[in-house]
Amino acid sequence: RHKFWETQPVGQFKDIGDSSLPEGPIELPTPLSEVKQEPYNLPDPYEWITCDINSEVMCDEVYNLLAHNYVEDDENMFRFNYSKEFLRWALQPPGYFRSWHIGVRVKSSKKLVAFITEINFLCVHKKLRTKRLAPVMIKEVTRRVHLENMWQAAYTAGVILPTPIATCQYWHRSLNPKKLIDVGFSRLGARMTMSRTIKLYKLPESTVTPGFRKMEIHDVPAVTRLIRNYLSHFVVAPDFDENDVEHWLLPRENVIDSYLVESPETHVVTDFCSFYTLPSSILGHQNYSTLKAAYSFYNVSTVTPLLQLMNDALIVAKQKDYDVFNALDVMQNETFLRELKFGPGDGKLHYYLYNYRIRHALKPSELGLVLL
Ligand code: NHW
Ligand code: EN5
Repeated sequence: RHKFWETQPVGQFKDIGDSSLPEGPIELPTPLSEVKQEPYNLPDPYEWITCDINSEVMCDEVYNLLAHNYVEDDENMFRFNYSKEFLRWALQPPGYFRSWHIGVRVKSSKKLVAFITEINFLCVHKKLRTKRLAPVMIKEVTRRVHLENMWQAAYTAGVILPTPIATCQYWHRSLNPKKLIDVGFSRLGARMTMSRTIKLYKLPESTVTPGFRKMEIHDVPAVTRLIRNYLSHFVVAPDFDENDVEHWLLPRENVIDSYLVESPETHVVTDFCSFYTLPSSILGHQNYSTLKAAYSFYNVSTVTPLLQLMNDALIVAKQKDYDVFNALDVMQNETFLRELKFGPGDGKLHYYLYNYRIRHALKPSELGLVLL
């Protein structure tokens, strides 16, 4: 069934429920001298390249490959359209390796036809699908990660592979319901008119929480303390230090937005919320070509109720002209989704670990990890 994944150190479907298998790493690290030193072989027409995402030309090539060939919804109406600025941000966090930005070119024409990074942006050009290129790319990136002495990874996918550690639901909060209905992203509910729908999703003009403001560079230590403490409560979560927080959470226009609540009395930072910007191309529509979507990232509430904090996030997203605010049912998101008028989407997101077995699948609320 899974000719490739059956050969990999991941939890296998046949092992589900087998309590004799130990939790933890599936394979032990090998000495780096025993890691394969040469790249895996590609079919003859193709060659490996390491991408320099800071080069304008390379970044354009990666952007265009993804913009035309990356993830679509199950009815092929929308396709993720990560911006170049977003890709540069996503691919160069603290401690990244350029060797993990792997492209595949046609030798003769030099055309970029496939791409993978450590754990994301796996993409094969539509005309080269189902030729078993993806397994070679996954093995090659794994080899290059091993060469840096790393032996585990977490990744997500919309498809079922061996074997999810958790399965999450996408939820959507309409901000611009008229456009969402026009482009087929959502439907007019039964016994609903357009004007009632617009009224249903109306939001206040401005945020309501006193001390709610954009995160700034001097907030990094306080936000790091807040986030580290919060994420320590989840079974799977990143271990952010101040450098990570500065990279992943400091606002960057049209890439990442972060807000916090600084108590007007004590000046203590008590709450935090963030979302990233990932537009989708609308495929073959007369009037619209892009859907502007915000994706809930990391949110922490200690004083302001999470519901109120996220309502303020919706208000700023609406002010900034996003069409929809998306969220997964991870962390404590279940506590605000229905109340804030999010509805379940038709997409699911499965979480996976490479070379680490866990005994039982996790609930989405046990996940403290959001990938891009
Ligand atoms: S999920 C988004 C993935 N990208 C897309 O969906 C874009 C559109 N689709 C395509 O470009 C986020 C192609 O359909 C792709 C497959 C390239 C997906 N993850 O070449 P073949 C990520 O980027 C398996 C993993 O013939 P194709 C996560 C499939 O099950 N495996 O197919 C990336 C089959 O194996 P099996 C996937 O359609 C995580 C084999 O590929 C997959 O031409 C990577 C078929 O290959 C997916 N999303 O190309 C793993 N989709 O065993 C990282 C299909 O079933 C692991 N497959 O026969 C960790 C690495 C680091 C380790 C460090 C220690
Ligand atoms: C790796 N880091 O299917 C990520 N999106 O629900 C890669 N549906 O937008 C993995 N089909 O339900 C990505 N509207 C996997 C997801 C791939 C993209 C995807 C889904 C998630 C999505 C929309 C549009 C569906 C169009 C037809 C959807 C309904 C919204 C509605 C708003 C009002 C309240 C009820 C819900």
